[in-house]
Amino acid sequence: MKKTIKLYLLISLFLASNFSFAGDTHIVKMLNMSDEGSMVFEPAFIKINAGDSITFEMTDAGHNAATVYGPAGSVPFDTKYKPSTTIKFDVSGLYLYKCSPHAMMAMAGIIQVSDTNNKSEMKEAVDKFEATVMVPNAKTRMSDLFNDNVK
Ligand SMILES: [Cu+2]
Repeated sequence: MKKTIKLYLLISLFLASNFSFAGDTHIVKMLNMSDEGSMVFEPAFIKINAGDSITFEMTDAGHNAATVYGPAGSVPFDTKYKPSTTIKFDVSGLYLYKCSPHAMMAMAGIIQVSDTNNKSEMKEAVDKFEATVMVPNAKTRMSDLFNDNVK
């Protein structure tokens, strides 16, 4: 009897730990318009834990989410205009991604996976990206996002 209980505890412990390893899934929408302006990801800044996933939902058609910069060892991604794409983030640090056709309108986003170990490199990537933004009223959207959220 005692052995059965031990085995049961061991199994439930295994299942419980396995559950947390699976990670959470968060949603980022691709929109033509929101309170934040036109051509935006919502939320544009998201903080998740290593092992979590993000589902990029193409709420309005004609958008993608593609890596501009990621921490060393991370794998670049591109949702390629699919209606819904889920990407898992295992490498900690800051990521910058864009919508390819609307990058010049500052359609981009920042993901923080667990920590900010690559903050200075990320700042350089944000500045470099921002130099390519052509729409005046969205010119500082990404650096504002960075300064407001990345601590
Ligand atoms: Cu877009």
